Amino acid sequence: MRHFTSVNDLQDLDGALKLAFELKKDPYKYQNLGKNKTLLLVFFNSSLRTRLSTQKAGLNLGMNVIVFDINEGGWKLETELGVIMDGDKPEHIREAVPVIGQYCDIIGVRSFARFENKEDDYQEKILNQFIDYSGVPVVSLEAATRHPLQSFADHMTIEEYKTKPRPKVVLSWAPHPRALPQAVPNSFVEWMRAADYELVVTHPEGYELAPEFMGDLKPEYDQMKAFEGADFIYAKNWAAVGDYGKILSKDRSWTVSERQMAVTNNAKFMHCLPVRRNMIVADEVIDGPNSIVIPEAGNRLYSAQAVLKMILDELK
Ligand code: AN0
Ligand code: CP
Repeated sequence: MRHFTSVNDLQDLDGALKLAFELKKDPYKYQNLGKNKTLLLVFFNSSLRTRLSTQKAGLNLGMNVIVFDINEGGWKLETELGVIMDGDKPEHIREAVPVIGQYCDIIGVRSFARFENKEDDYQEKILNQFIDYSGVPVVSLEAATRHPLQSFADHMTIEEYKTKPRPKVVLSWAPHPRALPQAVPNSFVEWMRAADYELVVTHPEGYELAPEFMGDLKPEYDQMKAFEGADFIYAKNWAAVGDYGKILSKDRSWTVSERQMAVTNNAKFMHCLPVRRNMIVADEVIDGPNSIVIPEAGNRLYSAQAVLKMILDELK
């Protein structure tokens, strides 16, 4: 594997999952693999889990790791080609990326959807410039349309907690005060379909995810019906795709509470975090015995380590 931007970059999903569990059992097994190799993590947006788990993943593989919060200390970057740069942005991404690429062996980049222009976001204009111009492998740390390291950790978590071979997994929209990207739900849907679980997606009308992620899967608009018999509830807010980036509902009847959890098959509760309590999920659920959000976040370390290991294997 050269770049990691979606589940489609893995040649062998089961093999990748096995590797992640192998690393969870023995995190220092490949501690010499990354010797004298540098991982440079570029953040255009905030992060707790991705920053720390990916940094630790590199360290566990013996890599040197540099974390660069590009908005704090870097030059403000122009990302459009052909503009006259007479504004507030002193540097162009076209130079910044190949320069960064000379200082490392693998780049990780976090660049959220900007919600300025749907085409720019859905064509992954920023991530693709890193792939095209850096000269080194690129790992998505959440780009405009996907968050694959999160989905990989989610897959690990479901494998660990499932009590039947093909559990029913429900992705539920939940309310949030600000417009959030579709990267987490897109990526989750794409990954769960590849993992071949029984997947149900539920949200209010108007929140339909893009067809390239849903495929022939149809949403269930009745949240209670979606939750019936579920083994896993995965809550997440996202802004509208059609009416791009808009908040169409803040209906707190969609907040995941005991009322909905009661009709599930004693479902586990998942969320990528950070989560707004009593908007996305009621305290009683996230603090309850079926909440697995903390071990889910713990698995971020091993999904990142598995991905870096696979890339390092091909660098040698
Ligand atoms: C981000 C999102 O929804 O994409 C990151 C989640 C991992 N969440 C927030 O901005 C709150
Ligand atoms: N889940 C996740 O990616 O968290 P951070 O935004 O804190 O990295």
